[in-house]
Amino acid sequence: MALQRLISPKQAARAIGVSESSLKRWCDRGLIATERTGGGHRRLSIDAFMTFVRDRGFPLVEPSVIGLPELSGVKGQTLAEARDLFRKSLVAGDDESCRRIVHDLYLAPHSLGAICDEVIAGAFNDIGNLWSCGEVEVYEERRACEIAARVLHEFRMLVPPPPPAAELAIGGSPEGDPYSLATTMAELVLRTEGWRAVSLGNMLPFDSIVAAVVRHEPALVWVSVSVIADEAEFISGMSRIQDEVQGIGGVLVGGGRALTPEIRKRIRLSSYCDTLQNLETFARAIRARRTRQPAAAREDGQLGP
Ligand code: B12
Repeated sequence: MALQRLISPKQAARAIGVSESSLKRWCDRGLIATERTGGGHRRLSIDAFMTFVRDRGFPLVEPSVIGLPELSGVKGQTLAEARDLFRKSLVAGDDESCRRIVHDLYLAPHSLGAICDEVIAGAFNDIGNLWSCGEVEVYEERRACEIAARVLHEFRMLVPPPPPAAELAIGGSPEGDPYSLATTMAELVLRTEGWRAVSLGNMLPFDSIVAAVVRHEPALVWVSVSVIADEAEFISGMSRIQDEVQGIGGVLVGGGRALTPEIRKRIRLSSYCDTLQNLETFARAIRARRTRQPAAAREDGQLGP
């Protein structure tokens, strides 16, 4: 059964093993955001329900009722153990097991940044090592990327949508860089931190990133850099992006294995984050600072980004 966007109180109640009347009472007390159908029936959005379940620590006793995978059993495990299981499931091409592991860890609750860094990226690091010693086939690695992308895209539905006044964040991987998982993760992590984050994908020409900054005036721009195809082009492209971002009072965050200390000395970033957990912390701090600072003061250049 596919994940459902809207669920009934009956389905929600069954999923966590409580009575329908208790569930409806929580809806009516505003503990779970609820919509009404034309006929007056209550409907819960899946992200609001999952936020409630996660915050209150309810166990999911029958997740399949709302289209979620059965539990994986990793909930009581360490992230290192989960990484191992995730890697095995990825290499085996087991979509369902990968979905389960990520859902369970999120409900545990671990931050999405920790799940991405420690479990997903960790498992890919291990897959890379296995591939380089001939223990994993190229097709197994590519299939693993497809699975991870599907799990992350499905996850977007479970994360609460950004609040209406949320600030915009955009980002991606620059030209010559085919790596796509890290930018998808950055988008998700920023969304969990209350940003209206939109990943523009991989292989983005520098001038196109600049065009997006000019057109949409994001408060935060991220670049994920795993490969630098042409160093001189890269330095000059990053400089054009930074000029534009600075001009609109935004911040430019960089991450990725190709941003070595030597390269970082030659580019200007508001911040370099080596992990998505650091991005979580940075994004939270920037959001708090921008909420305190009136936009006019930022535009006047009275205060730094
Ligand atoms: C999947 C993969 C690919 C896929 C990617 C597909 C896709 N759709 O993304 C493809 C097929 C493109 C690929 C190609 C190649 N690959 Co490759 N690849 C990998 C692998 C297994 C996983 C990379 C990945 O996506 N990881 C998941 C992400 C989320 O994790 P991450 O990159 O580590 O990022 C973390 C941090 O850096 C940080 N971060 C990253 N970006 C950002 C951005 C921000 C804003 C922030 C805050 C943080 C942040 O947070 C992330 C999570 O912790 C790695 C192994 C490894 N060690 O990572 C090899 C690896 C990188 N590849 C390698 C190689 C050799 C190649 C090829 C040369 C193979 C070949 N002969 O063709 C080509 C080169 C392609 C090119 N043009 O350069 C080597 C590189 C060795 C080296 N020293 O340079 C590795 C290390 C494998 C290995 N152990 O040998 N690869």
